[in-house]
Amino acid sequence: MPSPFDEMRTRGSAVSMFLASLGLVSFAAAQPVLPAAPQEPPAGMIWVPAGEFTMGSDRPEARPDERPAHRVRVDGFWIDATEVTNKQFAAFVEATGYVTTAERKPDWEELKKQVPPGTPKPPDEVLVAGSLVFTPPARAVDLRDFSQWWSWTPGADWRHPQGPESSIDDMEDYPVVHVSWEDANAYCRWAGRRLPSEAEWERAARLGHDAEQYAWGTELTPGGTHMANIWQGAFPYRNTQEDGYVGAAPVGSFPPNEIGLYDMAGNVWEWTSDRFRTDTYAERAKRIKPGGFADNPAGSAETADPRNPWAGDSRVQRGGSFLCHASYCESYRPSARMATPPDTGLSHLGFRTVRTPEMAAHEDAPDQPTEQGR
Ligand SMILES: [Ca+2]
Ligand SMILES: [Ca+2]
Repeated sequence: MPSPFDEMRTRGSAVSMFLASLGLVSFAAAQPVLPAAPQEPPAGMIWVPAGEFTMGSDRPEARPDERPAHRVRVDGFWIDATEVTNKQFAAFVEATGYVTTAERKPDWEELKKQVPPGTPKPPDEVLVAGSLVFTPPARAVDLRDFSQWWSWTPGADWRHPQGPESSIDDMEDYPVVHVSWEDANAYCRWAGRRLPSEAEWERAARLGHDAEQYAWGTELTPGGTHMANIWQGAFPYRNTQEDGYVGAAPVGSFPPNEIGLYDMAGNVWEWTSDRFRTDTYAERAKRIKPGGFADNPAGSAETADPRNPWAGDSRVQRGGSFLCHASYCESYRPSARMATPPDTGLSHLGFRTVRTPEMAAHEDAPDQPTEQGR
């Protein structure tokens, strides 16, 4: 089985052999070591070394937007070991008084730009603060019609994930949900972080298992171990919860990946910074020279999202969620992509953050203007 260190072993072999010939190192004693992070890691974050990997997939189960597989290189960065939790998001709201998108009354002037021209304005009692909540139907339904299991729920927001009667009491360590892309970015600005690009996210998820089907290898449940909080049974009406959870789980409830990141498959979807287009990879691959790679790709300049054809913007999520099942999307695969307009929250959608040495250096420099000072 390949490991995250294979790349380093290969690259380091010539130097190692030279040093061994001088008696300075012993192969028997040598331990594979990832390149060191440039500074002490920020609390709760893991260093992802710069490097190349295979992004996307040409495997049979890959959907058109995951194709073709292509080589990508990203710079090093730190990434949260877990999804951002309710406790962490509460600290941000406490400090800033921030009000999330789901807690604000929708603006029809904005909404109507995202629906077919001529769509009548909904009645005022419908145009209230709320969010989309997964509501399982009683029986099998047409899997092409996601309105069968998503309900616009007035009063649903990050503090009330199932609607106004629900709460997050005793859920401090659960991933925050019902956060829009705009909310996630507001949190990042406050925390001195940013969202990962799609490429950064996939590099972090796959490290050590390049081009394999799952972030941990080739079997969904190796040795019978559930590696991710996903859906067992029949989607979307019967969840046998063999992995122990019908909905979200506290972060870190399942085994980490090779570099110590939790829930990079399943639990809740995670926002990235990239705009979505179905043909992002097809267009990118055309520009990669033979033997070359795309360097720190940042997504498409414009959105083209067939799931939300009227939306002027749509941002990528990664990793799948507790709703993912092989019969529907298998989106717990590290190459799987989903997209949602940036003003939308969902009960299975959260995020994690990244930080780079450049961001840290900028903050540490005493003579740099502050955000407010510019
Ligand atoms: Ca589950
Ligand atoms: Ca996740």
